[in-house]
Amino acid sequence: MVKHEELPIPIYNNLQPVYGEGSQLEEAQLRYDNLKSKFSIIFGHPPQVFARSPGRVNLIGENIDYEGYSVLPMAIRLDTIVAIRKTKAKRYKGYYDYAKSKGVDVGQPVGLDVLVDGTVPTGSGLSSSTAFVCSTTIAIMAAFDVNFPKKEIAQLTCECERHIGTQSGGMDQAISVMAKTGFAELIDFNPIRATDVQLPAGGTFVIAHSLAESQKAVTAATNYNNRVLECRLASVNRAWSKARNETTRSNSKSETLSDVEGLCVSFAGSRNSSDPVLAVKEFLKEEPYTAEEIEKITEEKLTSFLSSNSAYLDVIKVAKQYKLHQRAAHVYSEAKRVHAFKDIVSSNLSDEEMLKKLGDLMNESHYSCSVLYECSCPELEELVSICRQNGALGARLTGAGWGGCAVALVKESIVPQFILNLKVVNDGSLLISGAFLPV
Ligand code: NG1
Ligand code: MG
Repeated sequence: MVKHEELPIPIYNNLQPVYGEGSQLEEAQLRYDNLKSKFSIIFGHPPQVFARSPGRVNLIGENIDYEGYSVLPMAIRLDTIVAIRKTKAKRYKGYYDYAKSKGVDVGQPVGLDVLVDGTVPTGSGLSSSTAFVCSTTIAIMAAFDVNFPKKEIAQLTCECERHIGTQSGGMDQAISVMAKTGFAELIDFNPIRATDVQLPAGGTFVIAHSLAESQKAVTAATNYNNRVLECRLASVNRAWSKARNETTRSNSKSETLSDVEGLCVSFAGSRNSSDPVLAVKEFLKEEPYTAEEIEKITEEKLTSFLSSNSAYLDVIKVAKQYKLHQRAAHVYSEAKRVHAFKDIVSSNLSDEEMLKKLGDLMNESHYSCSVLYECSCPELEELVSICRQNGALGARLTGAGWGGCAVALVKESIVPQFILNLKVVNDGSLLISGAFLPV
């Protein structure tokens, strides 16, 4: 059987996208019809094709994709749809000139008529940026009648998104491209792979917006990229390689915490444990590291050690200290929670027991994000505790953090009341619910 990720992406080239059920289908159809007629009014001809990419909610596995660890997101109904037609006119020459000036091999300019309609709220941790990048990429591919396997599109769009400066991982693009209706997906990296995860019956994931916008690209140097760099620096810790009696410098190849996990394991292993979380306790001091202390580890000035990555250089201009212990402890423990989550849903437990355990894992994940990774914010803390007070089995921030949405696991039977209660205390907040969302 051909693997799912090897298949090409479906493109709605008959201009009749199949989408949702019942009234959702009508609503969706109306949206496509509107986009099509607006397109015709603006450009004087109908679009050639539509492409669609969904946003996502990450159920567990936060801020670990860029460290090479598996994550467990699910696509949501909110999405971006793109109508496109290739034309002879060179209407978008501006972008062509820009790309050319950046040394991109752009070939001959062609005209593209493009109209975009998106419903994923920006800065919400639901991957509006990815829905936009993936749908436009797929639309352009379709206009040129080319297609690639899903995993290649996921990889390519991930690299595209890094151009805004955030050193992100590949979770969002992978789930947007590889999601399947009715399933969450376990996403593995190197190579990118998606495994369907069927969630237990009787539970619903409710997504609620804290209404604090997470401006990830603007705050990258102090927030997102800062954490990526701290993980990077934790992975070059020489103690990991000393543990294996290595004489070579450990920072030559290890880029991520997953790269060095084997080193921690083999050392901790001699003490009869293979737990990288324990290795963190042993090798990384709890007090934050200063730049000077880190330079002793890298045996090189940070400015030169990081010289190939301008995003990291921006981080060290403003960072005063580096919390290597806490960040690595988060990453290793969160990576374990992802597998625990997957194991629980494939166990023989009753649905009820499963839901309870999944909720516990979500709570632990939030604690780790909040306390060890420090990527929460007061609005998210309040929202997560409101979710729990109103009967959620578990609740956590979702997406990079520092604002955006929380996701709560709620028993199906109390969902309507739960949403009402949240609306009362968190007036105006966006609420989306549904465990099995069509993609
Ligand atoms: P959000 O905040 O939804 O854009 C970001 C990264 C992911 C991942 C999560 C945290 C992008 C495009 N995505 O998601 O790769 O690292 O944060 O788990 O930057
Ligand atoms: Mg994003």
